Amino acid sequence: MLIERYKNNPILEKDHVPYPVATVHNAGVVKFNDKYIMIFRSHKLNGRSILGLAESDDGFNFKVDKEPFMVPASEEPFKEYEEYGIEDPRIIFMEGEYLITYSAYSRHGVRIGLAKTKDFKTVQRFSLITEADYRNVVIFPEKFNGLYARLDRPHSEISPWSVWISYSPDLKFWGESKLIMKPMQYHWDEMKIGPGAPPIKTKRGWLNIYHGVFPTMNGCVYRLGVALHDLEDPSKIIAVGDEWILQPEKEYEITGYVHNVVFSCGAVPEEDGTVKIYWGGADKVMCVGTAILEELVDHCLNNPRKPI
Ligand code: M1P
Repeated sequence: MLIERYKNNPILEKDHVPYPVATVHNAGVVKFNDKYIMIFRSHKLNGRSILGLAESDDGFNFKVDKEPFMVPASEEPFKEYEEYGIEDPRIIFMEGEYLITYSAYSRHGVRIGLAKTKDFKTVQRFSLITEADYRNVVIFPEKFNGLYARLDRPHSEISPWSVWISYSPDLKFWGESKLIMKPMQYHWDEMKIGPGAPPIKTKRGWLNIYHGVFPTMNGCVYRLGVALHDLEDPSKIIAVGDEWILQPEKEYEITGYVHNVVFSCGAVPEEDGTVKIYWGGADKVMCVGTAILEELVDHCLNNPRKPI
């Protein structure tokens, strides 16, 4: 087993939140000073989402702030595009600040917002960095040839939803987009895929923990897999692990707001070579598990499938 589930999963649920919410899931997590900071998504009781913040000393036991961390914007230009809610935050640390990408929902579709914070007390929206329809944008925590790079997942009516890469000189204007990884037919990720946690640097490449979806007669199943990207050129995928690394197996992953979902927006590499992987269970609760980073890299390299 590549990921060992924490024995006290789920680690965060709606009853731990001191304001009314229906769910706690799909959280970005980073280390900040000596703490773990989790920014999680919650459905409010009207079905629209906001982002809350929780803090932990050990990465397992989290305490939620009294107030939400981010709610839909009240100022333009963000207000118009966040009317239906904000979802699925991913966090990276880069150049002295934390960058948070999130899905912004409105009558115009779903696009991606980028916000910045230095202290997790105040947060400034920076820009809406995609048009509609995009979800699942993760920024690499390093530049490549002077450019920021991100993995993104545009929607398409023609092609199964796939992972692309885009570059930017300033985090605002993005381009040089290229398709780099597609779902594989009659495979666990055949319906659509999307970047999950922000990429993690290892000696052998950038580890990308992604989600893949398989449609069944009983609805979709969301699982997690891993891909390895070249250290110098992240548009080159060295290998994609053929088999999933995590699937819904526990009751809290099988039954919830959306059944049969494990969905990751964050993972924290530790100094001892392990990585804490965080995932939403059935779009309702937050879970964590531990893996050995090099074993995830081996998983990509030992039994790979083609990225496209
Ligand atoms: O309900 C499962 C997931 O569905 C969407 O994921 P994707 O972008 O892959 O389609 C998102 O709404 C995600 O939040 C949710 O967990």
